[in-house]
Amino acid sequence: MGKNLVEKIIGKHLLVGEMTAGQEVAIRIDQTLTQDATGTMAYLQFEAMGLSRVKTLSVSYVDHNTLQDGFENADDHRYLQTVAAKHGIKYSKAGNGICHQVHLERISRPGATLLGSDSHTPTLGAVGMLAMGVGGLDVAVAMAGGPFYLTYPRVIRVNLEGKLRPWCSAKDIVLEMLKIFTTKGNVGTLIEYGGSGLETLTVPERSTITNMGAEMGVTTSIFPSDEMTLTFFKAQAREDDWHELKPDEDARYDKTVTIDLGAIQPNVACPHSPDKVKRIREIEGLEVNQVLVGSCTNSSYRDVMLVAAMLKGRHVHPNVSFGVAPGSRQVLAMIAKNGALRDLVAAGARILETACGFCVGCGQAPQSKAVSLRTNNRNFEGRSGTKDAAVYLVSPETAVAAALTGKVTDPRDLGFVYPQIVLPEVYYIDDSMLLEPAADTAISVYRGPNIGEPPHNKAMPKTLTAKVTIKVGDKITTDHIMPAGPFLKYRSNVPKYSKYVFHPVDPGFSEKCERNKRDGFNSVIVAGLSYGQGSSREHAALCPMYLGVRLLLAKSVERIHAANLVNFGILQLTFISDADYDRLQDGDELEIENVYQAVENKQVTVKNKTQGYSFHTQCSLTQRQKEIMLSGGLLNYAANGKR
Ligand code: MIC
Ligand code: SF4
Repeated sequence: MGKNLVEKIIGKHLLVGEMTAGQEVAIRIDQTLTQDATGTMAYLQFEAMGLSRVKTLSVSYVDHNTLQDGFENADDHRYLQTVAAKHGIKYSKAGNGICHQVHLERISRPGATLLGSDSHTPTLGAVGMLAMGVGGLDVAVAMAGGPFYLTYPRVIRVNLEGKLRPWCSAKDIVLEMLKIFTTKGNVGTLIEYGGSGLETLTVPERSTITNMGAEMGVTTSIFPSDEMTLTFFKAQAREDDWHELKPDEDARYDKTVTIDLGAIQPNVACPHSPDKVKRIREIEGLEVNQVLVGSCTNSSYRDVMLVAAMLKGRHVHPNVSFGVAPGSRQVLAMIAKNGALRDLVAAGARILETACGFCVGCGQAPQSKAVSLRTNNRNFEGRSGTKDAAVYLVSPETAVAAALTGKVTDPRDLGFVYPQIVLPEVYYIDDSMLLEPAADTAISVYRGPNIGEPPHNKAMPKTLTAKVTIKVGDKITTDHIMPAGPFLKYRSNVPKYSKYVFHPVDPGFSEKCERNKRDGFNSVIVAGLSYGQGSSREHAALCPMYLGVRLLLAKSVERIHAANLVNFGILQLTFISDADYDRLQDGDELEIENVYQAVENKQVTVKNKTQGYSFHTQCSLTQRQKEIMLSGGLLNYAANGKR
């Protein structure tokens, strides 16, 4: 029996376990990436492990907190630069671009494993890497040479057949995928792309598709490394980093789905979820206040050139605020040289920094009740910085159509010829903002007043008594739990950041937890389906832990967040019956007797002391995860000499 791509890559990196869907395996990690918002904690944790140099090819990017409204961000950047230099890590300075875009351009390697402390790390699957998003602590362990544990996934083959029609692009494909797969229920699956349509899809287009696999909640997405990939590596002057990697003809998949590219139409994800996908035609005519192009989904040279070509000789509608953030310094330098930047400026575009920026709510908050069309990947309520704004996710083509007309417009109705973007034979290459680490380790690491020690948890008590402190519904994202935007600058200051846990849902949450602590109780979070979707930010587990949360009761938990909860010693149990979720109330006092023994079983009994009844829940953790969680998290577990 032939092998699929996943079997080929995991097979070469396997350390422990059997390659059977649902089984836990441990693999060797070749590369890591961090970004500044998750990176400070990851490096503090790495430092706590006491190693002098990393064992992986590692890059520390600064792309999230680049607004620098106050000293905190700049302090963090300096810490990141010095800690990288000391420990053998490359450092990509602010201004060099968004981590996934730069990694694709300059560092990627087909067939390699990559762990990144950012949920969109799977973007790198565009060139045949096995790239996964995880919490910072998992990256720290990988940098120290430790194995990465994952559940061996079910592999779904998605055949892309045929060819896209004019005005339809990669974003429309991945929005179609989101329509089919939605944002829920895909934990433990991986998508492998194939089919005749790959011949026409360039690496930047493939990266738009792998990028938004994160929104489906899959472990990762991957394309083969083929002639198209070689063309990209040649143009990046990195031909030697390329090799061919294809699945065998008779490879086996758990399921196969076929998508006819010729039938794809311009799509849009409506507020407030990336899977609320409609045809653009269904909402056309809606007045638009803001249009933004950028983010790690749609900021490549191809995308920005397309936008410039559509705008050349035309002007943005007077009622629209239109911004463009090129994904990397490479893209910016090239459009500056070839005149496209001039076309954008002439058309009335606001040129934004080559960073995450608006995508993570750092700037460009739209007006009240705005309709904002954006090319990024997430439109969770409030993420834009304006709670009542309606954010729609679209392709660059559809974004520009709205920027020109002032209303939602199918780009096929613009009445001009679809611009053909020819990718360069050689990209502009200048790695001077991608700093090499220092040769020696005698560098002193800078620590500003914003940088604190990573907090440790205590081992799980024998009997857990805790109060329900919040009850939330389905699809609670990490942006609900630990908001970014203006609070991002406190990522290195856990006591401060913790004050904002659940801020968008219940601003009084942290005070309630403090009160519970004073009264001798831990706190419990009760949630519905797909709890913790979105970001890899481990702060969504770390800060609740700091506040004394020891238990999550949910209908289901998303993959990265589930791992982060284990890493920080929070027990997660899932409801067996929805009626038990319905019955729980805010303030209920719960008890689990002899937790250590209780979690040995798959079923754990929880006593509701306030209402006087007991109910059964499920514990789906592996033996190793149980030990980590019970010891109070991965740092304690590792301190006991375990991995
Ligand atoms: C995001 O897109 O939500 C972020 C901000 O990039 C996060 C990382 C973070 O919270 O720092 C992610 O996707 O993991
Ligand atoms: Fe940055 Fe947005 Fe991409 Fe997250 S999704 S890495 S915030 S550009």
